[in-house]
Amino acid sequence: MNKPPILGVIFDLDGVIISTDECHYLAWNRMAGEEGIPFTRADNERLRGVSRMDSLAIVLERASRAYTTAEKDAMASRKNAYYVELINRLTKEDLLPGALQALHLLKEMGIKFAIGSSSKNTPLLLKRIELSHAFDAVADGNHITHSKPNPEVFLLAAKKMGLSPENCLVVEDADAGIEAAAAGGMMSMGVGYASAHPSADFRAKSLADANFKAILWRDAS
Ligand code: B16
Ligand code: MG
Repeated sequence: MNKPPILGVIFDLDGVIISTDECHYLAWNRMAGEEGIPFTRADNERLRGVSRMDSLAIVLERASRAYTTAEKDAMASRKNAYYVELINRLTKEDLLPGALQALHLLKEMGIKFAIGSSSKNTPLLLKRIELSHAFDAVADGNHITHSKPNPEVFLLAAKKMGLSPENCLVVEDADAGIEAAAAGGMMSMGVGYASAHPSADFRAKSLADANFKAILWRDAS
């Protein structure tokens, strides 16, 4: 049976196009430290692809007391202020290897491409790396109610590109993102951390290793 053709690629942003892991880690670590909550790089690994408030819930698993909703909102805002301070220093030099080349190749091949990110800071990040107008569509944490592993952000990105989910390939570095792609009826490529996810249809160490031509032409050969 023929597989549906891939007509659009939806890129996760953090960890696929740009590496913000360290900025998230430093910001959560600063906020948690001020509250006397232990927070390590291993804890940070669990926050990949997870929304800000869901990330805070994970950070608070190690807290010694319960926090009110108002306190939680204030902590999330404080962490975000620290994070914004750090990402404001990023430039297009911080693009991950192969990212720009992948976008150029897809453009050349006439394949649409979009961003599907949980981050509410997507507009600022795209501005920092000078890619605000590069994508056919952007769906991010500001436009959705349910974050990954819910497929909402990817379904919105597909809709904005005018494509059916089955014609889209999601590129993700988070387990939650690979699961979201599968839940939305899309194919997925796991990069970096998510390249080990059993549900990923394709795998690559980074975008520099991703063979888009082979994937997109898989039915033509
Ligand atoms: P913000 P992605 C995700 O972005 C990050 O991986 C995750 O660590 C972060 O908590 C989430 O965005 C929300 O980010 O606080 O900026 O709204 O990987 O989906 O592009
Ligand atoms: Mg990510």
